[in-house]
Amino acid sequence: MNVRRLAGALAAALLFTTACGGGGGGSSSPTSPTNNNGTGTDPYGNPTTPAAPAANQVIATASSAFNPLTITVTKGTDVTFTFESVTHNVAFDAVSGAPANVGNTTNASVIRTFATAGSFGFQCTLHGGMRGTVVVN
Ligand SMILES: [Cu+2]
Repeated sequence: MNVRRLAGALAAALLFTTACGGGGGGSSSPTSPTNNNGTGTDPYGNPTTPAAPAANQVIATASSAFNPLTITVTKGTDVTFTFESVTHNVAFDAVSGAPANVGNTTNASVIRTFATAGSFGFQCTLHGGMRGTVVVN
């Protein structure tokens, strides 16, 4: 009786293991199964999880940081500033060629064009130490 039950359990375990191993195809993370589908080109969404910034995108995160801290673009590039669920702004340092500041923004994206080469530091005036830099070549 006990042996039969044990054998049955082993068989079930083997089936389970085989099914997982054979059909996995690289889905090793059980927490974010949809991350590969629609991210990376969605600056107008409403990100609720820390998303990786796309090319030419700076995310003002819900944890009050700019991501990436420094972005390097070529002259004439549109940079998308994406604001998550926490309100932030973008105030550029007083440098010639800096684009217009971005006022307090939440759950939206704002585009600024960097037409002048240089290094343009910026900060969120609502959160001390929340700084970033756009380097334009
Ligand atoms: Cu802020």
